[in-house]
Amino acid sequence: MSFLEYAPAPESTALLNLQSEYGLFIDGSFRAGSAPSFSTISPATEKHIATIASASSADVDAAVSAARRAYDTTWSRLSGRDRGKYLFRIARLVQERARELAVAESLDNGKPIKESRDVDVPLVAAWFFYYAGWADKLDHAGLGADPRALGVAAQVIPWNFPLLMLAWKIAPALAAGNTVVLKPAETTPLTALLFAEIVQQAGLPAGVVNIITGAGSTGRDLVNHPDVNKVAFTGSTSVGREIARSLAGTSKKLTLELGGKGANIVFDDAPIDEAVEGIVRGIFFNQGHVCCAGSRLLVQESIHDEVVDRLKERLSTLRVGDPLDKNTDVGAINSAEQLARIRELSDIGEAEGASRWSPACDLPADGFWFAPTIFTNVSTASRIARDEIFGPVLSILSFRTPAEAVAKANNTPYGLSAGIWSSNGSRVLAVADKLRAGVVWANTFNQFDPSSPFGGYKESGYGREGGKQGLAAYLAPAASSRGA
Ligand code: TAP
Repeated sequence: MSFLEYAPAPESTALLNLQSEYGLFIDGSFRAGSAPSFSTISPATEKHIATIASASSADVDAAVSAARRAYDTTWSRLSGRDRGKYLFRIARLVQERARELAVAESLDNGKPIKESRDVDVPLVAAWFFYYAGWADKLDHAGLGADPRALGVAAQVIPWNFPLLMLAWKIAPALAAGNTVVLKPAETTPLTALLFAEIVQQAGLPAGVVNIITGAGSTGRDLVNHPDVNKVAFTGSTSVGREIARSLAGTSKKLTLELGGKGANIVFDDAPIDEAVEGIVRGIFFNQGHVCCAGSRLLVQESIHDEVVDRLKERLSTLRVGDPLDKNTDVGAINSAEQLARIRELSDIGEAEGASRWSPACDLPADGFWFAPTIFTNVSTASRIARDEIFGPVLSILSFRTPAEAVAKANNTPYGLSAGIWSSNGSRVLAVADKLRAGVVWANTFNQFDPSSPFGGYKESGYGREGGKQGLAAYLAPAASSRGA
């Protein structure tokens, strides 16, 4: 049964005009892949959505060659102003097709439509508008006079924010004058392919953007291709490590955005109502499939019980279910594999002695689902306090003093994000200064803006995306340029 036969959801799939099969987008047009194609499914129903082409090594080579040709013959010769015009056009087309993109994203990824509609897709447009504005102002980015593009960028992205991660990668690369070959995750190729249609609609010169689908081996072939100048990867720390090893000794420039185990720290002088909302947003937004999720709650001992009670009350009101229902708060887990990992780590949490709690909720029979879950009595040494679960699971620990909060927050191999809740501004600043995290939110959580650089310390990777710092990853000073 196809998704079209699936009972029409409130946010109607009739908006979508999907093809039954998608090819690889190389050199400005779609073509068949030479490896066996695969099915992309809805994680909420396990039903087939479309058949997706898979790129062999020869297809990867064709995509990189197209990107190289486009770089040499057109894109590197355009003025920044002209590149900017194309980016503005893409941003406007994303806005025009916003509802369709949001439905496709929720269908393929499982995230609630109110998130894809109100967060993901508007941010995608914002990212293209923001970097369109930089294209003719690169001399003012603080990267030296007349900085030059690197050449061909290979970009590999994960499944948690498929279209937004694409925008984070493609917008700065094109603004800086590079051409790209991007590989979306195997479980969420759909919106990247709709984006390829937008690239065609925008009239981008052939080969400037290439989208190739496939599994991890396609990503491996792409990042190891000898004619690639720049690799940008977002995904797990283990794959990031493998890529860093394989690129060692080459001249390729590399940025890595990897995992996280963010601490959300609540002091006893925090505005409690806002803090409870921020904790929920920190870990249950996008089912917790968020690299910068506030997956560890550190709460001051004197208000621990009150915060846990308030949190349980609030979780009991969350609606878990159909991602295409605009009243849904928590959608489906992206894949059977990810669900198995969340289950396994949660079972380990219980076995290690933490207390597990979930609100009563009826989960759909088909698809991949996991109820919002909190753990109390979590020890700092336990797996659920250390490992990235990447699901709707919150580990709650307590602390007595600000120094203890900082020590616990920093007690992780990761260093991507943190949150601080307090009505005392100088405490917020003093604590923020001591946290080893690339992003620190104060009295809010999971807020994103294209002008803010985003990235991690330690095993969360290196390099920044967003802001003018995000351009640096795609530029070299004039003297050392090796683009052509
Ligand atoms: P990964 O398994 O690492 O996959 C990420 C991407 O890399 C996918 O497109 C994947 O293809 C591809 N890939 C797999 N093996 C590869 C290889 N050997 N060489 C090149 N590419 C390869 O991660 P995931 O499970 O999709 O995503 C979850 C992880 O991403 C979490 O750890 C999360 O924290 C992290 N993440 C970080 C950030 C930032 S900004 N720091 C943002 C989002 C997510 P397949 O899909 O075919 O496996």
